[in-house]
Amino acid sequence: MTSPQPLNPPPPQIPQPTYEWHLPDRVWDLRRPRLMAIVNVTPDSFYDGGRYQGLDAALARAEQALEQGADLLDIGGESTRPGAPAVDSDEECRRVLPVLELLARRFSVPLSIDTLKPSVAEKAIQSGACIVNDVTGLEHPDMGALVARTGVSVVLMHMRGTPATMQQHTHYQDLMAEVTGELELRLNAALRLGIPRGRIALDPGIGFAKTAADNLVLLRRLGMLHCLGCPLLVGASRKSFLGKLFGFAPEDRLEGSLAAAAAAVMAGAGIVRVHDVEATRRLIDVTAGIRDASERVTG
Ligand code: HH2
Repeated sequence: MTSPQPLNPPPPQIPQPTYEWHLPDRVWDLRRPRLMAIVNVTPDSFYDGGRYQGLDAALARAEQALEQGADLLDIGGESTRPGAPAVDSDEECRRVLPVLELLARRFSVPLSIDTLKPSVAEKAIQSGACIVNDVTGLEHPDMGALVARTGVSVVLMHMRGTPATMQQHTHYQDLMAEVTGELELRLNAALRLGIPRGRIALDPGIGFAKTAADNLVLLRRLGMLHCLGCPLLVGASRKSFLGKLFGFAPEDRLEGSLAAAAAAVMAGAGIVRVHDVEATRRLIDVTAGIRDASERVTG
C-alpha cells in the first residue's frame, strides 16, 4: 500500500529554508521571524535621517522598538542611499559608538552595526555589537578577518559597486541566477576565512544595484536563495521602489512595506529589517502562521 500524499507538500523546485541563526550567545529559531529595528543615527538617511540623532532620541527609539516587538537593533551611522556622501570613520564612530555603549548597558537584545568599514566595526564590537551588517558582503579584506577573529555573527548583503555607483550596475541577464551566484561567492569567501556557516545570514539587497522592478522579482523568487543554506534577511522597508512603481512618498509606504515583508516571510525569510516595528510584528507573526499552517483532514 502506498502512503497517502500530504495535502500541502512544499513546491518541489524551492529548496528548504534554513531557520536557525547562531549568534555569539544564543541560537535563534527563525520559524517565528525575527524583527530587526532600524536605528539610523545619521542626519541624512532616506527615511529616518535626523530623527534619532542624540543619545536621548536613539534610546527612546530603541525602547519603543523593543516594546513593540523588535528582536534586535541595527545601528547605522552612514546612509547607503544612492548617491549619499561618504562619511569618514571618525565621524561614523562618533555617531554610533556612544549609542551602542548605552544600548548594550540598558538592553540584552543583540545589537548589530550597519557599516562597511572594518575600523568602525571593530570599535562597534568592543562597544557591544554582536552582529556585523555589511551591505558590501565583506568586500573589504579586513572585515572578514575581523568577523572571523571576534566570533560575531554577520549579514552578507548583495550589492554591486558602491552606494555611490550601484545604480549604474543594474544590468542582469538573469537576475536570480546572478544574485544567487554572487552571494555564493561572498559566502564561500567568508567560509574560507573560518566564519561558521551557522553565523551567516544572507540578504538579496533590496534597492542595491537593482531596478525597481528587480526588487519585486527578488521578493517573489526569494526562496531560490535557500539553496545557499543560510537564513535570509530582507530589508524592503519604505524603499524607493515603492515610490517608483506605485507612486507612494516615503511617509505613505507603510502598507507597501508590509506587503513586501509578507512576501518575504511567505518565501522563508527569517529576519526582516524595518522602520515600522509594531505593524510589522503583527503582520509577520500572522504571515508565518499562514506559511506554516498544515491542513487537517477528518472523517
Ligand atoms: N538597507 C539599508 C541599509 N542597510 N542592511 C541590510 N542588511 N539590508 C538592507 O536592505 C539594508 C541595510 C538602507 O536603508 P536605511 O538604513 O533605512 O537607509 P539609509 O541607507 O539611507 O540610512
